[in-house]
Amino acid sequence: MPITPTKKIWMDGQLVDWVDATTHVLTHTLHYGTGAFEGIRAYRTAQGPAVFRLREHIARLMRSCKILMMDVPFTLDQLVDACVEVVRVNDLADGCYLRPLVYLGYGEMGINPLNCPVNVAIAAWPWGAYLGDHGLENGVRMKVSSWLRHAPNSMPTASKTVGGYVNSTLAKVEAIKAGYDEAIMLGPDGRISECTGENLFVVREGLIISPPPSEAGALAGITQHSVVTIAKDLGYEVSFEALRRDDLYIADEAFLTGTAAEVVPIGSVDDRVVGEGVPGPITKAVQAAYFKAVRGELPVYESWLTRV
Ligand code: PPE
Repeated sequence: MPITPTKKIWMDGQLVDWVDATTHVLTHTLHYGTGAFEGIRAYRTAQGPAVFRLREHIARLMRSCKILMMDVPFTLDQLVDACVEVVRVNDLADGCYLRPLVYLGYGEMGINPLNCPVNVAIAAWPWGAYLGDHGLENGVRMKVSSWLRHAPNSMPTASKTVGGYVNSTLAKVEAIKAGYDEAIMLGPDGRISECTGENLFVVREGLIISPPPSEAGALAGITQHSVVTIAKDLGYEVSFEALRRDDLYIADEAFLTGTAAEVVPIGSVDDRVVGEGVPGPITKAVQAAYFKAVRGELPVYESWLTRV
């Protein structure tokens, strides 16, 4: 997905011109992958732009860093304010994607990260439909990856760790080269974990099911949480249960959720058409309510919005 440059990037408390937001090639994270990031979206609302579930994202960033033993030199409130400032100074009233990154900077080489400075950057730019407008409307083609998600004692999956995404890019490239839109990843136990950058749901006989994130070695998605809340409020029954790949093949409906991807119907898995091959009624209802919630059209979810 191409990036549209904006004006300023927040780096360690300063607003820096987009083109000057660079770092030394010997920055530790570039070599060893110890770093953590977030993906956050802001949307246009009738009362101006609003960031969706900002505090929850920054809180997760802090937890990711805690797991990696990186001491973030800013408080949660400071980073929340910085995100709002980045949306404001870049005039992103139509909405944007925000990318906070905590990384180990220039200091020492070698595996030991403890003596490197902990740096923080926050960029924002307009970003369209992550899996394409066609996929958002009609459903995406998924492939179960030959790459397994991390085992819990190999990589902490509750942390959005920079280096952990090598696993995702391997699966993504495999899926794209094979002609699919996105990959579904199994955990080391063979159960469904998540997608390369999204959580996954199936619908069976009216029941909405998603793998329990911690057990499945998946990131506990904030969109997943929002969708569970919305689906329950719409009167649907939701449960967290372990799923296997054949559960996907026989699902009535399936969809994936993520900040970048939003709520996307799954059209097929390993060339087996899901349901009728078009987005099902529950997927469409949840997707429609999600887009209303992020745009401030459902007052009941107002507390999820941080006004810019
Ligand atoms: N699992 C993974 C592995 C993941 O990366 C994401 C977000 C999710 C689940 C969904 O989490 P949430 O955004 O809180 O609902 N992936 C981010 C990065 C995507 C990228 O290409 O970079 C995102 O959606 O921002």
